[in-house]
Amino acid sequence: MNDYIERVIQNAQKINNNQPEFIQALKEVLTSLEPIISSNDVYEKNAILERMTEPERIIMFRVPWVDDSGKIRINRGYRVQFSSLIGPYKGGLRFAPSVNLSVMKFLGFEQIFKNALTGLPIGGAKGGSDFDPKGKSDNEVMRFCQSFMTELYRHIGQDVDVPAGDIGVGAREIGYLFGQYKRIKNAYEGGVLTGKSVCYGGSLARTEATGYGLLFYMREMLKHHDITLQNKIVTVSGSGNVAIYAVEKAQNFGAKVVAMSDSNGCIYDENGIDLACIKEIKEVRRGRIKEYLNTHPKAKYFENNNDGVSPIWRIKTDIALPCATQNELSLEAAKILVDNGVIAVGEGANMPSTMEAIDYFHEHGVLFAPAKAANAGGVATSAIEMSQNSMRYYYTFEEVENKLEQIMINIFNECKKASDEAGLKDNYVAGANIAAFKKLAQAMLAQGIV
Ligand code: NDP
Ligand code: 2IT
Repeated sequence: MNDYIERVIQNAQKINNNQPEFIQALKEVLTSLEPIISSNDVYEKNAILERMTEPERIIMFRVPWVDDSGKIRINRGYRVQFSSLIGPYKGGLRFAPSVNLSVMKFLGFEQIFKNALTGLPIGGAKGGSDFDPKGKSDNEVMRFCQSFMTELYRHIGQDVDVPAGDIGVGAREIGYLFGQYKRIKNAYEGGVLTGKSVCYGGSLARTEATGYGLLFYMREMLKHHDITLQNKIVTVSGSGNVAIYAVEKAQNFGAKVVAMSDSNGCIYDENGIDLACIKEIKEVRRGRIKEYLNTHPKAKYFENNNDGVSPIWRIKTDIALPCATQNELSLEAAKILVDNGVIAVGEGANMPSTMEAIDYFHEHGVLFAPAKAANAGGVATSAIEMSQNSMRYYYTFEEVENKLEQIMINIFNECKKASDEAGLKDNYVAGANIAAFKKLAQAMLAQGIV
């Protein structure tokens, strides 16, 4: 490995001990930059990697709230403002019990590169809390969101930092957060949050954007290998925002989606998933995926047994789309997918595949669409929401979707170009990292030592 890269990784490990997800994300990016770092000493001379891997600012705060029984609850809130190089800090908020500083930092770090790939003026950030919205009443979620925003509001703004949704944060939570922000600030700053409902400033097609974007990217990648989605078997992990709209677009493209999952287990329907039923269970009732069997008795359910392989990856498929969470696709799962003849893998979630799994896919000729490129449609459409808020004007669904489609085509082409130029055929992981890094490094050099 290049000396400079090795030194930066070693130092990062030393100063960020007990942050395994952050170190994993950092290693994946830095090791793939070898061709460009080795060919030019300008990056080392200007400490570009050291600067890029240290967040500009981290905010951590107490979030006190009262549950329905009158009990006082305390959670921890985070906002990692990683980089404002090319625009206001931008990235989602995650509410999940597994949230910690390492997870927030890996997500914020990934976001810098993803946002650069969109070609739009947005920096990188992530935030959230270890609060678990599951099983909470609407009023509890509202009180939590209001308390969270009562601290967060002083750190954000439509030209400063623009949060959005992620795991456990959807239109309901964004609405409560926006209401509290507006109340404290006594001003309607529409662009301070994205993923808003359309009735008060949201963008059409933002709900669909990440899942649809993933399928646009997948279509482009397959097209370069003369493959289409028509009649392909697809499995999609998760059944949240990203997964549902990935399934919708895959079905529109003529693929047959046979499996989806949640954190308890996965369903398999050989006739093809009935998406209207999934939407009813997940978007309306906030239920468990197992309930699918109540109306589809011929479908099968496999419970997670925590043996290192999610049951969904044991199902034979042409295309696997991990759309749930980080490290959900292990090396062992990759081996099973390859044995079963998988052609392509597209990451809808952030860092869903371990580094060993990615290497295995590359070694076995599986086309691999990396998260920071393939799931960038969500944040890109957030930026389109911000521009509509600034213009005080709205685009139609079709206009937003067309822009999203073009952005995803551009991102794929950039990944391909950078991977070709580095002499790494069809390595879109390296392609995405190198293409984003070049833009960011140029901006960093231009702005001096700040
Ligand atoms: P949602 O909260 O809407 O859905 C998350 C889904 O993943 C649920 O089905 C959930 O199941 C499942 N899940 C969560 N944690 C685990 C786990 N530990 N093991 C197995 N399944 C799990 O979130 P999103 O769809 O918004 O986000 C999914 C992924 O996509 C995340 O990695 C997120 O960072 C990424 N992403 C999201 C974007 C967006 O615009 N929303 C944009 C780009 C990336 P259960 O209900 O049982 O918890
Ligand atoms: O991971 C992501 O890109 C998101 N959760 C979306 C962020 C955003 O600001 O829309």
